[in-house]
Amino acid sequence: MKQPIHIAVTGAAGQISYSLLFRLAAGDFLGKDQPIILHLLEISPALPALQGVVMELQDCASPILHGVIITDDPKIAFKDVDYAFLVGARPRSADMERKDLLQVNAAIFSVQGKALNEVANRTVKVLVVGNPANTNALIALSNAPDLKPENFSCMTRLDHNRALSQLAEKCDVLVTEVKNVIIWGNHSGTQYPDIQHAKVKDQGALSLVDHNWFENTFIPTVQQRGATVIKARGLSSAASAANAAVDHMRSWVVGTSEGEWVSMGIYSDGSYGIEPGLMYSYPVTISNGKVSIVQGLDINDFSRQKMQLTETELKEERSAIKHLLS
Ligand code: NAX
Repeated sequence: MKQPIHIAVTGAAGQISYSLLFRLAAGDFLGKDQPIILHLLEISPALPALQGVVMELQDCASPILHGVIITDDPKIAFKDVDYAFLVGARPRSADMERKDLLQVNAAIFSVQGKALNEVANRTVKVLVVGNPANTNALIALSNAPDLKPENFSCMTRLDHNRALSQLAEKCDVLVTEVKNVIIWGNHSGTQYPDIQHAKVKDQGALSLVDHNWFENTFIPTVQQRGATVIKARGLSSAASAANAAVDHMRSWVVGTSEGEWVSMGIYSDGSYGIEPGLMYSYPVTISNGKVSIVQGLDINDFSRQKMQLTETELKEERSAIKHLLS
């Protein structure tokens, strides 16, 4: 019998977790023969609701779920964890400006970064989902000096999956026949969903769709997809976000296939002229848990301008919370 692996999930009583936890307990992340112990973090007022979610987890009688810890203390939640899904965040209320949202979440992620630094396994893989995801991840890693920036990532995989699916639909092919779309930059409306290097059945995507569709339909559809889902459902994306979180972490663990890449928000090393030290989404390949930015892609003026626009937003977010970066 394999030893159980410890996985932390924050915001565990929220709607993304209501899908994510059951996917983890079903073995969709680490496999159906890998026991897991879930460490669930919530704010104190949400602990009663979390008890209800835990009852439902128990009622699944999952053979791989060997334990559940619930707590409102990050140091208990992150103790010896191998993986951390940081989903919990404060949503924006009606009276809140974007900069207030940045501040309240920055405070949450600095506390969580410090706790990870103190008690998590040194090889912990951290995925930040809670928004503003890129900047929250930057705050968490800045508050975890004993961990490496490579321990941290943020999620643009939902945007990546949305891009794959939109392009597949347009070309009337299966989603498995589309590869190498890219999400550059921030998980926000300024992100740049790029198909200039994408392949559809091994043909260049831009030889199959016209530039006008790419620029005026595809890009805004992917950028605005979250808002469109909220409009239709009355709630933000949850099951698809949980699915993307599983995809992201699974790629990190099992790696990417030969000739294929995925999008991941990671600590910029300056590749493609992006300022080092921002959490920026890049195309990456992964092997043995090591994430490498895909190098050498030709970037034309159209792309360059869009990559810089989203970089500028990330710089602005960073300067709004710079007092919390150590
Ligand atoms: P919910 O509001 O349903 O759940 C969030 C949960 O986090 C709540 O139960 C809340 O009590 C908890 N929480 C708040 N502060 C906490 C803290 N300090 N420690 C632990 N838990 C805390 O939101 P949900 O729909 O689950 O979305 C969660 C986050 O994901 C939001 O920030 C959302 O904007 C973000 N998203 C990010 C996406 C991405 O692609 N990166 C896509 C989906 C989603 O919009």
